[in-house]
This record gives sequence, structure tokens and C-alpha cells, in this order.
Amino acid sequence: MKSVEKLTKRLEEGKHICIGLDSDRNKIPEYLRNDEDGILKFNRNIIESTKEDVCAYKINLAFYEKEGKKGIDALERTMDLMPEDVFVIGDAKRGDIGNTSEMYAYSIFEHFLFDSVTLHPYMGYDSLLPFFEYEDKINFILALTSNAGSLDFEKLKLDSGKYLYQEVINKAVQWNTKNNLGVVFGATNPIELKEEIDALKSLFVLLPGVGAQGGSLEDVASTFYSAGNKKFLVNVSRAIIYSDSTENFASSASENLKNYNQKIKIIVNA
Ligand code: OMP
Repeated sequence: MKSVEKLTKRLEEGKHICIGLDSDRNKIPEYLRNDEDGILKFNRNIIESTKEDVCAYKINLAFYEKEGKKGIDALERTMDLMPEDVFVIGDAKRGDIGNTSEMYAYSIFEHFLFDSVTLHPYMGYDSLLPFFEYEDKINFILALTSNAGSLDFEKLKLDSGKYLYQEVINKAVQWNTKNNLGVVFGATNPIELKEEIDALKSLFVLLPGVGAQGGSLEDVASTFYSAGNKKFLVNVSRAIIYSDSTENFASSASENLKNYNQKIKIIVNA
């Protein structure tokens, strides 16, 4: 199944929650912390209990690289566990000169077999092109992020009167000739999201920031559904995967996911 087909099928079914497998040995249930394969076992249980109701999984490579060889092994084995029909994002925030980006793109798409990646736009078009050339994958470019530091650069005003993040969206729309682009837009920016909703219509949008960072799922879902747009994924990491520190963590994660899905259903049916 093509990556874009996996994603659009779930979005059409009203599934918009992307679970972030930000699996940290210091936060997983205590009984798994000293287990050599603790992170893998944690991921396996979360995936097993959520795979039917989730829209996608996002794996932030930082949490795996931190563990060195063992972490990369856990990442590869987690990828082996992914169901064929579920879209998986490699949250690597890549972008470098062309020949280096070619290596990064190969690593993400051909070695780890992710369906998608997150990218920094700071170095411009040629730094992203090697990723764009993978026509069947989806590339999410950071536009307006969820953190306070988004003010430092993303909200700088340009001579055109636009903010830098608005120009990133503009460029992503222009570059989207293969329909394989999206942007990252922090769910902690609901006012800006409403302002940009028309500009975003040809792109997939990944929205992190719900849960631990305080963004509102209701705000995001109602903004997209009011505009008749279903091409959005809301990432939740800590608030789903660490909702229970006992052996019941996976069923709690599933419960939480179902609650988030229910909130979206209420908005769709309103
Ligand atoms: P929680 O705050 O635990 O839900 O995790 C959020 C996840 O989304 C982390 O993996 C972050 O690295 C990522 N993220 C943001 O939190 N904010 C952004 O603006 C962009 C990302 C991202 O690109 O995924």
C-alpha cells in the first residue's frame, strides 16, 4: 500500500490522532526500565493496543539515537512491528546541502522505511529536494512550531509584511508539484491556524502540541472541519503513551486514544 493511500484512508475514516512514540527509558513503566528490550516491548504493547484507531505513528529519532546502538536496534525492530496499513512518520527534522540530504533521505525512506519525514526549511529548496523526489512519501516542513522559541525566527516580519512562517507555507504550496508535501503547525497556535486555514488547503498538516503542551484538539478539529478539510494529523505523545505507569499502560493508551477520537466525532457531527 502506498504511503499516501495509508494516510488518506485513515483520515477519511475520521482518524486524525498520530501517536508519538517518544519512548524514554526513564518514563516507561518501571518494570520495563532495566529490561534490555524495554523500549521495544513498550512500543509493541502500545502499537498492539492502538493500531486500529490511530491515524499514524510518529517516531522521534532523538529518543532512539540517545540510546546508541541499542536505540537504533529498538527503532528498527519497532519499524518491523508496524502494521502494513499504518502511516509512520520519521520525526528527524532534516535539511542540509543537497548531497548530504540525499543520504538523509535514503536513510529515512530506504533504510528505515518511514512513510514520511519532518524537515527544517532553513537551508532552502535544494536542501529539501532529495526528500521531495520520493514521490510516494509525505514530507512535513516546519512552518509554525508549538514552542515558545517560534517567536525568534518563525514570527519575524518580512518586507512583504508577512511572517516568515507564512512565507514557508507559501513556498510549500508552490513546491508541492507532486502532491507529497505537508507542513508542521503547532496546535498551540489556534488563532494563526484559523488565519492560515485557506492557505493550507493543498497540504497535509501535522499538528503537535495537544496534551502535554496544552494545545486544544477541539480548536484544531473544528477549524479544519469547518473549512471542509480532513487533511490534518494531530500528534499526541506523552499524554497518550505515559498516561499510566503500571502494567496497564497499553490499555490506558488505547482508552485515551478512543477519548480523543470521540472528541473529534462530536465536532464532526455537530
Ligand atoms: P508531546 O508534547 O509529548 O505530545 O510531544 C510532541 C512531539 O512533537 C515531540 O516529538 C516533538 O519533538 C514534536 N514537535 C513538537 O512538539 N512541536 C513542533 O512544533 C514540532 C514537532 C514535530 O515536528 O513533530
